[in-house]
Amino acid sequence: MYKLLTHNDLDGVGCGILAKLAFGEQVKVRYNSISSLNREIEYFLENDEPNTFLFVTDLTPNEDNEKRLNDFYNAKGQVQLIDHHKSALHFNDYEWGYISVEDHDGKLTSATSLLYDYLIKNKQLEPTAAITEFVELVRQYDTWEWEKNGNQRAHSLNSLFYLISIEEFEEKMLERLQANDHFNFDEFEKKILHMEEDKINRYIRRKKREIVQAKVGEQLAGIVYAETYHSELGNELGKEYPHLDYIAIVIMGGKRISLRTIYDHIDVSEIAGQFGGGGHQKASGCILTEEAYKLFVLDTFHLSSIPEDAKRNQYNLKQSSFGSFYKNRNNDTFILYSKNGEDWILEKDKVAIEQTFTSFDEGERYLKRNYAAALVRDDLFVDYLMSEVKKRENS
Ligand SMILES: [Mn+2]
Repeated sequence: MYKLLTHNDLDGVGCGILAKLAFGEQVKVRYNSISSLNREIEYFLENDEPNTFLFVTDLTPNEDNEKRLNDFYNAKGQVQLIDHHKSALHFNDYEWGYISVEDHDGKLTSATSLLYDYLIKNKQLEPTAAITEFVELVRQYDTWEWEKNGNQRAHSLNSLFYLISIEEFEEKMLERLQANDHFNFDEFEKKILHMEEDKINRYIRRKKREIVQAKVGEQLAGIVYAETYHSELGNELGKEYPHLDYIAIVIMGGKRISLRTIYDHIDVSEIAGQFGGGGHQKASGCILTEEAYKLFVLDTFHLSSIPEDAKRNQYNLKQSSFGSFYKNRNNDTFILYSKNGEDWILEKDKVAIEQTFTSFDEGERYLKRNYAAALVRDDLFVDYLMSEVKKRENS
């Protein structure tokens, strides 16, 4: 017999589907949240029948269970941990641990792609084109490579996963992968997936208007409350507000925080680690501990949301050497302009600040990080110019 304990997201369930393709009735699969994994491991070690081979995929056991699993292995128990999270790399010290963040070609891995390779290598699963295509969609979604590649099908697969129950998804995929030469969505799925994309886009637009910014430790975080669509939100908000180091998505109902960054030089698994969580460099999570609650919720609750840059302007434009006009929620006004085409000057309420900038982007980043200001709409810009002219006429 086999038992698989795996994550309850698309990548984790991808592992469950592969295990069922490989072992059929011989495997029991349990899908877990990060926090329920350790209970399940303890339950297995205390209750499950001997001669059961345990797989753990896409999740990291805690320190106590790391020891327990190693004792179990040394007592001739059979266990294999397969994961792609950087925070689990130390499990490679064990014979039963296989952690790989990148494959030999430098491509990012997912738990599903690692388990697929493992099952093929051990001759437990015969590879087919349909399964290979499915595994690649899961990998591209989980590593966010789909976005770079414009692979909408990978995103759709994840959307479908959240539209139906895990059981239904598992059943549909098992049937599809066994019966077809290639992996495809059916017509009905295509239709609801299209509706779902629209819904996600509307949700993201709303969250763009709700996000606040605050210094947390050394970094500037964007903080937003959201129960769903965390990956999409983290990415879209990160790109909309590139002056933020990372996005913290607070899930009040679940008492958790999801952290995302679009940058290579920020490691959100480290930030999550400060609150007992973990994950990847660009995507991680932690429990909303008392300390995290204070920093991310209590200390920021009074803040106004970040104003959005005007997007349909014809006159007040970015990069204009004549000057771009900004305002924040305190009604402080800012003009960012270039004196000689080289140095960029920032004026706050008509007084130039001491620091100068070598590019528009550098100046705007400073302005947004320190003053949370946004490019104002043309009509407000024109009002401002008119009032300036009047003041001059009157003086
Ligand atoms: Mn994963």
